[in-house]
Amino acid sequence: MLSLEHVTGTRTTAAEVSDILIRDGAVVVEGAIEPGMLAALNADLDHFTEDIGVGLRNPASDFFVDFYGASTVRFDGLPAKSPTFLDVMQLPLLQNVADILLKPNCEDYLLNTAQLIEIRPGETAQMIHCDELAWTPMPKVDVILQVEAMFALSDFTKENGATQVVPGSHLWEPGREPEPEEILQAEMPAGSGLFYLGSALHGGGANTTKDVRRRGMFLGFVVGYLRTEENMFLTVPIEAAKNMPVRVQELLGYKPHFSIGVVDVGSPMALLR
Ligand SMILES: O=C(O)CCC(=O)C(=O)O
Ligand SMILES: [Fe+2]
Repeated sequence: MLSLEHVTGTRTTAAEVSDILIRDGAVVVEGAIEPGMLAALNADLDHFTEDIGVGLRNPASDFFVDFYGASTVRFDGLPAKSPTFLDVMQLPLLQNVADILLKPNCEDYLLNTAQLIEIRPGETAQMIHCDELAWTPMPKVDVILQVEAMFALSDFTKENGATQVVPGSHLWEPGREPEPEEILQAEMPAGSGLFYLGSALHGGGANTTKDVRRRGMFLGFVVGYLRTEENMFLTVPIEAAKNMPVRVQELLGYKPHFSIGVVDVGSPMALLR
């Protein structure tokens, strides 16, 4: 059985993280977010978490009511909700890992998910899954489509719902289910990031505590020719996008991918100027 490797954000390199992801499908980067940035993220997101509350507002199907959790606060569109999130999107380690793993398979990648996931006491374990299933029924392909990170905005412990992860499962044949002993949990201090591939099996953990909330921030990139899970053009109003860094505008989808995503068969970047 594989273990879940931990590296240190200030000492590791994008090459090392990418190598571990290719080998194991997942790795914890401790200290991925420095303490000032962590405090700023929590300050940006606290009131949304309180105001929005648990459960789904407009489930796309009944499946998601259970999958996303009745005792979990989940909302997306973080680029418009947290100025600090824009810095996390552009963290050199994250961008460089995505460049190494995704750029061989696409012209550029897109921001696919930007979610706050706060697992509250009493929440049960999420179904083990791989995030590539979002594009069902796309056939399984042998290239990396997604690079993702679950950042711990609070400490992640076994008891409070640390993400379950199955190292090595990105190489499994489709449909293979993990044995209980193959499922590890990404216990990690606040500020860490569980980096993983969209083909790696994982899921939120159960929160068996009485009063400890597990706050995670989920950020993922996908090759630029797939439709993104989150509709960034609606969650981030164009007036807000106009004031964002160019790299963020590109990752939100304003840069065409060859002929995809155009307006008047031209670049939507022009609409932001
Ligand atoms: O909350 C977590 O730790 C994982 C969530 C997840 O995997 C998902 O919603 O796709
Ligand atoms: Fe997931």
